[in-house]
Amino acid sequence: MTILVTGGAGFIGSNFVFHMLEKYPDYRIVCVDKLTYAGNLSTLKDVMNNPQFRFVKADICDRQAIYQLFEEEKPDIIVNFAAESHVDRSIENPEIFLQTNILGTQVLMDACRKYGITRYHQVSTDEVYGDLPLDRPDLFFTEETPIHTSSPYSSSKAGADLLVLAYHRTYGLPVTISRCSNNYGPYHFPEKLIPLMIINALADKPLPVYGEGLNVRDWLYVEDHCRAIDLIIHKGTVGEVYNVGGHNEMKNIDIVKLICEKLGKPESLITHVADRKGHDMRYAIDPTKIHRELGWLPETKFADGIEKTIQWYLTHREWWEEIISGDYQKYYEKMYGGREQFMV
Ligand code: NAD
Ligand code: TDX
Repeated sequence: MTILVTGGAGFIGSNFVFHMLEKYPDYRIVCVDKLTYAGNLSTLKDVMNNPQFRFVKADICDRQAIYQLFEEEKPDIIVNFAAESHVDRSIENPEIFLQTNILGTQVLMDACRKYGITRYHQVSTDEVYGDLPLDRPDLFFTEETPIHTSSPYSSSKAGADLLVLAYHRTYGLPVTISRCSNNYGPYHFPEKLIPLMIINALADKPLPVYGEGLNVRDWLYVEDHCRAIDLIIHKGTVGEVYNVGGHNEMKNIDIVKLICEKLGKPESLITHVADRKGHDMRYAIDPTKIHRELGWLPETKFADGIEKTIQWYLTHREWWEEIISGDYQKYYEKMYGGREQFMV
């Protein structure tokens, strides 16, 4: 069995590579990644010498490179994590999101049609459903919730999902889609809420909470997401969408306060800054289908997962210090410099 994992040098993709190599020692795992700002080869250093693993630097939009890889490896299953993944960046520059997230998906699926595969799995997101109001805690996203996106990022992911389902219906491509809630855990890129707050707090820097911080996200430990995808590619029904989430809704402000408490830092570091444009209020997944059909349940409680995650950032300083010493400084200055002045 050969599995082609795209975006495997990023946060969730790398955790999935580790999960698969450990659980299925006889599988061949081929990782293709463009190594954008979000992809780090240092993340994969522990598996680089594993004879069952191969890393290939390539862009999923590069049809020739992808076709050549399919010819060489003849993968059975494709799991597509490769994407531009940060909502704030999509608001600044949508184009690369449309290229990678939609056109890259198309190239991968064309390769699947040309060379033949047993499964194409698209790693999607709960953001394709838009958001839920804060005053309706009884509402959750199910697989039947209409697509209703807010940001260029979520629109690009939704566009890809529709294309994946179209390739199934039109060409009979054996596809599955997972739509997961917010992940957290090791190797989460520092631009995202949880690692950003841990890293800033450790440096006693301001903790930039967008608006009042009342927005709710439904947090899932990354390993639980990887187990869900593992189940879907092995036992999921072709043509189906599976929502993945652990019923762990938290307000942003409460997450940031918890990180302060865990690190022994004062809440006075919290700085309310100008809100994200089009900021989604609440995400909340109903994971009934994946539980009922595939027996999936989350295993890591948030209290344990956040503890493990903070410990990981404390013991892997070299990983994130290298990242934040480079272009990330320019990004941070562009996104957050002067943002407090615009707070309303
Ligand atoms: P990430 O930004 O950490 O990693 C993305 C990876 O894709 C990077 O290694 C990057 O180099 C690679 N990549 C980007 N463009 C590429 C291209 N054109 N060709 C090849 N490789 C390319 O993202 P993540 O948080 O690990 O998310 C992975 C996937 O999961 C994405 O599809 C995202 O939409 C989805 N997702 C993420 C979350 C979350 O909370 N992080 C939740 C639900 C779904
Ligand atoms: O500095 C910050 N301050 C802040 O208040 C950052 C970076 C974020 N936030 C808020 C915005 C969101 O309400 O925290 C929340 C989480 O933000 P992100 O970490 O950027 O995640 P989100 O926008 O929810 O999207 C994530 O989950 C769904 C992933 O980045 C997506 O790839 C995934 O599809």
